[in-house]
Amino acid sequence: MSYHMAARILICGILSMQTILTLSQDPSYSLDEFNKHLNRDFHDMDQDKNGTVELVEMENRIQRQDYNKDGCVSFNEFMKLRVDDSLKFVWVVFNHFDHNNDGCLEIQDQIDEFHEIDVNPKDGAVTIPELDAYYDKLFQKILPSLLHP
Ligand SMILES: [Ca+2]
Ligand SMILES: [Ca+2]
Ligand SMILES: [Ca+2]
Repeated sequence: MSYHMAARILICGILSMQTILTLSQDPSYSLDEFNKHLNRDFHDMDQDKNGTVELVEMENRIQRQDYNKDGCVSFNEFMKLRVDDSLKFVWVVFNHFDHNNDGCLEIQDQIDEFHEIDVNPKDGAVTIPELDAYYDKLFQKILPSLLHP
């Protein structure tokens, strides 16, 4: 498996950094496996199972991480689901999602993120190819800050 693909899976939040390192040593890990992970991630978000992810479904996902229900996913809350990842990686991803840089992930950040994913076509619904292209772009964006602090 290429490092590129490994990083994309990591960004998807599906696997831990340790799993990625193990997988990257395993040449039998294929694109099919990656697509399986991508599909699982997508279907997890697509709560009404209509084959696309709508904004409200992405909002629900961020609200599930807001444990004390104060309308803000703090870095501490964000970390809870990613205990196996390196602090640095989680920090870089958190800052990517925090569009207004206030140290909170809120609904508005999720709306901004949704508009970055929903581009082809821009129709208020995210498909698997859109999510795939988005992860690719996200990877290109955050990789430099992971390699060169
Ligand atoms: Ca849906
Ligand atoms: Ca924010
Ligand atoms: Ca779309």
